[in-house]
Amino acid sequence: METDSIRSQFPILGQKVYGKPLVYFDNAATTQKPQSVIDTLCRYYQTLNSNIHRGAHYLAAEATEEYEQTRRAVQQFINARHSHEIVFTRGTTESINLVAASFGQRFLKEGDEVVVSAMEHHSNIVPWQLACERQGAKLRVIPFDDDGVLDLEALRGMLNEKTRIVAVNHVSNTLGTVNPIKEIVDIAHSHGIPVLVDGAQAISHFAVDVQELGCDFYCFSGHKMYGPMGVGVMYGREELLEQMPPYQGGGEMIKDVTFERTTYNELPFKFEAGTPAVGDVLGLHSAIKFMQQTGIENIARHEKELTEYATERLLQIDGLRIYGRAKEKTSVISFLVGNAHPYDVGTLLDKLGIAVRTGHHCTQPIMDRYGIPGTVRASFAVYNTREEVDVLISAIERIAPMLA
Ligand code: 7TS
Repeated sequence: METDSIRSQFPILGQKVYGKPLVYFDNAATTQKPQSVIDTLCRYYQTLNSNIHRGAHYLAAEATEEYEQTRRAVQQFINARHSHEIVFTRGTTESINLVAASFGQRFLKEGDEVVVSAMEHHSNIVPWQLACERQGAKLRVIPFDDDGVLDLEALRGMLNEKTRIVAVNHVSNTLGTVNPIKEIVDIAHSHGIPVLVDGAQAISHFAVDVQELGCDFYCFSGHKMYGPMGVGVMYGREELLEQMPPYQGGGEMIKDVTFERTTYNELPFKFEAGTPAVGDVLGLHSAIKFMQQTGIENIARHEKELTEYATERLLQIDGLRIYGRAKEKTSVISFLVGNAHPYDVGTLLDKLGIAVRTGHHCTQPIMDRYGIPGTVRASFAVYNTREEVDVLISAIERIAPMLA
């Protein structure tokens, strides 16, 4: 895999910031977009724009066809059994809110329990807290160890006849830990409990097969996998989706509306009220093609090499500590340097052209677990290089004494 030929597909990477070449290490927040995705957005608005599923005209039919082609592409990409198990949303956050609200309304009662982990993004905590509050249910939390590895014995111990669902991330956006989803699903399913997986940080890094994982829901965002912002996916198993009530009401999700009684459309349309982000959905299709053409194995291998190299070099820096040392991890490195505040490190790195994220990364419980205010986070994508890692290392070596 030629990194140069990959980088040349991403126009934004050629930029300078503050007169320095941009080193973009904030990929866990959002990845950059290849020209093919940008072209699809332009092509949509230049040649195809129309509302789908409704119009009896050429453009509407073409747009609908491409929108539904994307649904089938997503189905194949994650190996879902049916294309109607793929629901387009605005992103991971909306996907999880949809499940928490709809599954919660159908299946959660007073005294029931919902299990999440202590390493969840706030978007896989708060929707469940809201659902628990509405239904009178209780949230229980799987702890993790110092390395950032979930305690599956604790999970085994907390499942009981009141547990209705287990919701965990596939990969932690702060620690990089790849969680053993198959094992978690096996544990939960042995009690007849469904599992929702937040795949926001997994989907761009390795192949995901929802049937092999055995999970009941899988959620992710287009913008973290080289696609546009404003589109995401909620995969749900047909048997569960059929039993769940609509999340939002409006156009497209109905069969018949009268003031006495409204009936709902079939899957997946029952969960897609209103006009979706059609252009962005088509852009997601281009992002999937980008990943497939690049090769998901190639992406994984490149990121692994880069992460190992960066980890080794970072740990050589005096006083640098990495949070998240699981054996199975993706290209996310959270760290602190001496007693420097992460925000100060991030600000100085920015002035040198290096984009990292600082703070709690929407995972405050992780920060509480370690007793720290936040971390500096560097996260790599397929277009990042060793030379860029070297720039980061030199920069930290340069600024560390200033912040000591
Ligand atoms: N779940 C995980 C594990 C995430 O990392 C994120 C976003 C979300 C859910 C929410 O995704 P959204 O697309 O709906 O916003 N994570 C980050 C991050 O780490 N930095 O900025 C956003």
